[in-house]
Amino acid sequence: MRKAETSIRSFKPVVTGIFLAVVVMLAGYIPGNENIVQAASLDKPGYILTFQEEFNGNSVDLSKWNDWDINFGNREPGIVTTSNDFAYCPENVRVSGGCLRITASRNPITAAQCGGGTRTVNYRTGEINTKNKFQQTYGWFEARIKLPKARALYPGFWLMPAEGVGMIDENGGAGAEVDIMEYETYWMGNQVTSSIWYGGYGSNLQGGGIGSTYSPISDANDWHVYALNWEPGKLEIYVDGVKTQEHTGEGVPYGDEIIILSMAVASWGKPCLDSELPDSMLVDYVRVYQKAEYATEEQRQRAASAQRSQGNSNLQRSQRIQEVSTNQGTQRTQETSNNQRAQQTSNPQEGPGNYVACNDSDPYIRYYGTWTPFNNPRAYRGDFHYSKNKNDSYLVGFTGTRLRAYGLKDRWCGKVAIYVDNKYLGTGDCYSPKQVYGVLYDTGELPYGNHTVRLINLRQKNDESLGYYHYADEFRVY
Ligand SMILES: [Ca+2]
Ligand SMILES: [Ca+2]
Repeated sequence: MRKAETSIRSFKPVVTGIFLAVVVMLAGYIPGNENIVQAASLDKPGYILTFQEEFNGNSVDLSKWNDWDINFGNREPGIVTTSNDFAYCPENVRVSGGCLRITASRNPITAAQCGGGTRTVNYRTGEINTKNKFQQTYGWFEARIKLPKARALYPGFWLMPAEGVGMIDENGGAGAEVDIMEYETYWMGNQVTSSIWYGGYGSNLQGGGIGSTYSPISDANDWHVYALNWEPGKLEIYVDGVKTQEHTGEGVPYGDEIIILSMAVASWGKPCLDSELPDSMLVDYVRVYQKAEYATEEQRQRAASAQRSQGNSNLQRSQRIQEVSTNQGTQRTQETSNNQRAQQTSNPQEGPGNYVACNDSDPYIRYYGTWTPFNNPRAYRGDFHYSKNKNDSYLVGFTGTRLRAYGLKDRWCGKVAIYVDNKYLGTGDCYSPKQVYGVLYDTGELPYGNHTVRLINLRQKNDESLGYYHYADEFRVY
């Protein structure tokens, strides 16, 4: 949305604004309850609910949202770019009748200009975002939205890199601007658009439409559910539950992103028709889920806690979360290094040679940090664990003369440090331009006996790699 508008620069806030007139004016036109058909169930099989906003209150919940633009540091009205004829004003963001209402109005204001100083603009509008309040890597991001009708408004439901994450191809960042839904009331008719942008907003800006860019909708002015399914290396756009666009490859973020709902005014150089204002973008809800296999321990615990506090209204999902939590707990508390158990996993049919093959979830492997279990038919016994976090580690104990670790290598993988019996063996780079299954590292010949292998994720990568992942899957002990 902001490829032309956003410019995150150091900014000295300037106090401006006389808001009483705005409040009185807004109070005059905000409608009552909208005809909101009860939305679909919260339950999403295989996913954990990680963020939920139904907009049931009478004001913006500031524990979840900021009602000012992400380029600014406080609740004062702000103008993002020097070409904008509008300011983002907290007063133009309201919650009532079960909806968030972002309202554009013709009402000149002198406000802080991003980059410094003040300027007078003709229009006021609003934005909410979760900067420093909610962020997530991967997942399902969904909002139910009713678009405005007045011409030259530009509502959007989008994601931006969280604080400190940065953009891909810009200072080694891991994020991107992901525009899940944008709509230009002047000319788009019954279609919405989805885009991805990275590389920063200067001359290195890269990206474009997700898929064919435009998704048809039955009636632009009716309620629709707009959703993003974000997985490693893949973005999918869904409208009303139907997949309309997909993007794989370059630019797909792999770091935390925040959520933004906003509405620009007089966009794309098109003039507003002031007689059609004020007009509002309505949002019934915002819900974010995490696929169970990507969920962090914290997300599981938070989800389980939320479930408990909601009682048994959704027993099925609660049971699923408990199952996952139990698996994690078992895996993390098992004692390490038990040769007898390792011997029990021996299966001569699993490969040539005199060795025992051990799965990544066997109890003599102990994980430290946030390792996520993942199902993949190519993996040994159909699963592996992954981590992208610096200093996440695991410890394997074995009896024998050698250990070889096998797993997937791909272009999202980074570097790891290997220690054998607490001595540094070397750094492994698991990057591969094509996804292959193979040896991740090898201890080499050791005296027969008890040994330990510790792997530490360095969160370092070569220039070609897109990420910092390491996939732990299979260990062959000789
Ligand atoms: Ca609602
Ligand atoms: Ca495995």
